[in-house]
Amino acid sequence: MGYRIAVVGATGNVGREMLSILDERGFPADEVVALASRRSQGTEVSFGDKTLKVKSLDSYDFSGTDICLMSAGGSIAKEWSPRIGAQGCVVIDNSSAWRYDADVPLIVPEVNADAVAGFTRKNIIANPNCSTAQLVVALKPLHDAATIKRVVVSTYQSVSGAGKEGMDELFTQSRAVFVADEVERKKFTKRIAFNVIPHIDVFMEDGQTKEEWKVMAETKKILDPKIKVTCTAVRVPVFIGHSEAVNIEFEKPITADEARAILREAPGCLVIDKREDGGYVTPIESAGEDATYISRIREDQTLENGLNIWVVADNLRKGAALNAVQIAELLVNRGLLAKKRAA
Ligand code: 11C
Repeated sequence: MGYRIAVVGATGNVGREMLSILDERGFPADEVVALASRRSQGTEVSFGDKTLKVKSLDSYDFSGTDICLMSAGGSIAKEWSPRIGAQGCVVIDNSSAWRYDADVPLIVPEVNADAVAGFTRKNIIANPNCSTAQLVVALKPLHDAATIKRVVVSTYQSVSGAGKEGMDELFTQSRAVFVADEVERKKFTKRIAFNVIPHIDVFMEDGQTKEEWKVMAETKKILDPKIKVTCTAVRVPVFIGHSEAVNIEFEKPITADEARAILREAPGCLVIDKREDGGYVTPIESAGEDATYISRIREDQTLENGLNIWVVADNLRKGAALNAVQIAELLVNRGLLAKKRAA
């Protein structure tokens, strides 16, 4: 028997991607329901070759639903996830609202799948920030091999991380520059077309941004609290695909060749690393793909045991919708939903 799935935030960038990935991967669903705010009720969204009419979250009864994939922002997730969980439906939430709660597992299936069993405490599982997801997929096999002490990451994040409005702003501003029109700014704090902005999410008291803090806090929770992480998060004029320049210090020696061989075998990773023109991945090639791409693997001559790598992934897929669907698959494959139904 298949499962009943609800997608909340079905009209957004990530919600639409969740629906298409459920279909692409043939998730064993008997029913998929698209939900959003009352404002979007009646909007049509695609699910494979079907069209779903969006229903209102406000009036939906979750008691017969097995999994709710939620991509509706922090405040809605904060309010609704416990309510939905209390109706017996497991919420996989893409916002930051529950990620740091000790009773909520924060899962990247390639990295900490076993932690998923902790979902029963609140019936909520958190999906990480897009920048964290691709980072930990690349770090995990290297940590297993040589124990990571410290990571310095600089991100190059696409505008789709800021939603459809972010994508619209890059498009509109780029066009305005070409036709010599006035460049208007709504979503980003400075012009994003032909520019880069070292500011994502709000500033914190110590001067780092919340995005930078999230990468640190989430990497520790998912991978290992002992790893030191420092991040500079930058928005770049790219539509889809986050890139990261990552410097890693290890406890034990590891060569670039060893790292390359390990990453080639690692789940979720795809190494494209030729030391020649174009022998690396850029965000354009990652768009629409599931892999976390790793390029530019090289030793850092300034550290005793250090490597530099370049990590690229589709932020709407591995960074959000794909990871959420993989968590749902984990629940199914480990028999955790069946067990719940039987209880
Ligand atoms: C961005 N990483 O690119 C953000 C989007 O905590 O889930 C995702 C924010 C989050 O703007």
